[in-house]
Amino acid sequence: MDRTKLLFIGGFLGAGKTTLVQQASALLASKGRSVGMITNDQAEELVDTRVLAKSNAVVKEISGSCFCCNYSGFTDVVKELADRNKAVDMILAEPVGSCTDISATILQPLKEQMQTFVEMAPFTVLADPQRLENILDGDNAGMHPSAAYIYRQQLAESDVLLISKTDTVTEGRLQVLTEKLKLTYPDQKVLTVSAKSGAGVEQWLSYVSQSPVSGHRILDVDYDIYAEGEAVLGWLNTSVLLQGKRVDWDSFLKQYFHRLNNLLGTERAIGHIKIMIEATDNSYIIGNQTGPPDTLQFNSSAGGGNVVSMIINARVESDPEQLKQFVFEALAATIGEGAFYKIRQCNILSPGYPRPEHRYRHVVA
Ligand SMILES: Nc1nc2c(ncn2[C@@H]2O[C@H](COP(=O)(O)OP(=O)(O)OP(=O)(O)O)[C@@H](O)[C@H]2O)c(=O)[nH]1
Ligand SMILES: [Mg+2]
Repeated sequence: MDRTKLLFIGGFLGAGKTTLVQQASALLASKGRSVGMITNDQAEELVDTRVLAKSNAVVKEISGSCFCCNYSGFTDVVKELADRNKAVDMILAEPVGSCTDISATILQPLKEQMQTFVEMAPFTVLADPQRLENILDGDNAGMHPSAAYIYRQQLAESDVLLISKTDTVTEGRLQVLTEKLKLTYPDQKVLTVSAKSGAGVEQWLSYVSQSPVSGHRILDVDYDIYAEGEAVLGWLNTSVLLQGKRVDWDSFLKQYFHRLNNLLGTERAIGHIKIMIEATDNSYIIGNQTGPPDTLQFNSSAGGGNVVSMIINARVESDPEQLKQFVFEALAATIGEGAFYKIRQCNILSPGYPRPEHRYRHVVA
C-alpha cells in the first residue's frame, strides 16, 4: 500500500490556506481519496477547525502552540492519521500563518524520522496577490517590518509558491505578478490558484502529488526578528453564546464588523479577523477580514433565530488586552436590548519567542 502523503499548506495570515484545504479535500474526496486535515493555532476555539469539520474528512487540531514548537504533538496526530489500518491517502496540514522556518524545524525532521509513515509532498506557500504585489515591490504591505520579514522568509523557504485568489486580479496583472515572483524566487515552482472558482486547484494538486521535492532548502532565520514579527500581533480566540429574539444573524455579523472596525481605527494592521456564527440547525455565516475593511468577505448564511454560537479569531497588530476590550465593546454595542451574550471561553496572547523542538541545519535527502 502507498504511504500517506503529507502536504503542508503554509503562507501568511489570510492568504487563503483553509479555503484551499477545503477545496482540495472536496476534490480529492470526489476522486475517492480519503483525506485528513490538521489545523494549528496558538490557542483553542478555531474557526478553521469548525469550517473544515463541515466536510466529511477527519479534522485534527493542534492548538496551544505552532507545529514546530509542538513537533511531538504534531507527529502523534500524523501517526494516528497514517495508521496502517485506517490510513488516509493524504494529510493536508495548515501551519499558523505567522510561522516560518518550517523547512528546518518540521520538514527535515519529518523526512528523517517519519518516513515509514508518510511521504512528504512539496511544501506549498500561498500568497494573496494584493499583499504579494506590495511585498515584491519592496514595501511591507502595511505590516510591521518584522512581520513583513516573516512573510518574505515564508516565500523563500517554500518548494511551491502558489499565488492565491486569482479571481481577484486581472489576467494581465496576474501574469506580471507571476513573472516577478519567478524572477525573485528562481528555485521555486510558481503556480496560481483560485480556491473560489476552482481554477488551478487540480493542476496544483497533480503537481504536489507527483513531485518528490520537499523542504529543498533551509534558510538562515533571525529568530529575534521572527519573534518580534509574531509578538507585535495581538491574538484573541473567543467562543460566545448569543441569545436574542428572532435575530437576523447575518446582518448582526455585518453590524458587528462595522463597530469593531470603528473601534480598531485605521492605524492597527489587521492580519486576519475571522468570525463564525453557527445556528443550532448547523447553518452558519463566516466573516473574514484580512486587511483594511474593504477586504471583508462573508460566506454562507446563519439565517434568523434565537440562539447561536459565535467564534471570534482575531490577529491584529495591537496589544491583546486592548484588542479584547474592543472585541467585547463592539459586541455589547451590537447585541442591543433584550438580548445577551455569555462568554464560554476567551484566550488572548501575544505569541511568545519561537522555540522549536528541532532545528536541522542540513537538508535531509
Ligand atoms: N476571492 C477569493 N477569496 C478567497 C479565495 N481563497 C480564500 N479567499 C478568502 O480569503 C479570506 C481568508 O481565507 P482563509 O482560507 O481563511 O485564509 P487562511 O490563510 O486560512 O487564514 P489564517 O488561517 O488566518 O492564516 C476569506 O475571506 C476567504 O473567503 C479565493 O480563491 N478567491
Ligand atoms: Mg486558516
